[in-house]
Amino acid sequence: MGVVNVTPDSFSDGGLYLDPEAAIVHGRELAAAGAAILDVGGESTRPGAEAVDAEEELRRVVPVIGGLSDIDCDVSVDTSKARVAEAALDAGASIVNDVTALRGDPEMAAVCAERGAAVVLMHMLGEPRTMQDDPRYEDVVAEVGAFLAERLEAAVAAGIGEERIWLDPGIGFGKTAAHNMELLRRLGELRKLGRPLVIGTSRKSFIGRLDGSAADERLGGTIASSVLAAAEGAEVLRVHDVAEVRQALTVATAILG
Ligand code: HH2
Repeated sequence: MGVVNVTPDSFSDGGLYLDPEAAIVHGRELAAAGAAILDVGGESTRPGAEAVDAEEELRRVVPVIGGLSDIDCDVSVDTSKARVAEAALDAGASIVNDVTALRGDPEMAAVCAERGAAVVLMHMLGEPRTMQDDPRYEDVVAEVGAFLAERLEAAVAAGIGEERIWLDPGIGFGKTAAHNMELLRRLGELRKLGRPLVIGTSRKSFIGRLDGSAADERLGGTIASSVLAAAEGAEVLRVHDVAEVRQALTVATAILG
């Protein structure tokens, strides 16, 4: 899953693709590099980010999704607003990637159910503005797993077909570096939830915590964590650097079979 951030303030590529034409060109490059899904987002969820209103988010993502509708790639919309999801599905998206796991907007579950969209349900402790203020868990893997099981059940109860639901432990969303690494190390335990796992480690700050690297210097850490996540059973890797991660996966798969 290649990331297309149509935002001025995303933590690693904010402002690069705010212009719709630049975002469309970037999306096409990621598709050519081997992305199976393009994840188009108009609101940064980085720690401390301010919320964006629906009008502005629509203005950012709808033209980009429309401009990518002819390519041979599924398109997901990274949003927690039902209005944005609905317009994105109209414009050609088929997946809703909701970092609030359908808790952010009371209409979201119904929109996804009625439209037959696939849905990514992600774990987040708290909300982006405050989520990194001293997050605590007794057992991070057990608590994230219980949350995802509960959200999966709620989504199915709302009419979303279980076969269309993917689950994501939300690396970096209300977690310390130690929590993130424990989740990645024990990712296999979340496979018992029975749904495909999505993992987003790309350029995230836990990599920088280990070696002091800035967001644009974290490709090696992104590749290491993505390949290990795939080996633990992650089926979707949400990354900015599609060509490099794709190559790493090709080699890892060739070695391991
Ligand atoms: N991470 C980010 C955004 N959306 N969605 C899922 N399902 N999983 C993730 O790990 C995830 C996500 C944060 O990364 P990015 O989009 O690059 O940054 P920003 O939120 O600052 O735009």
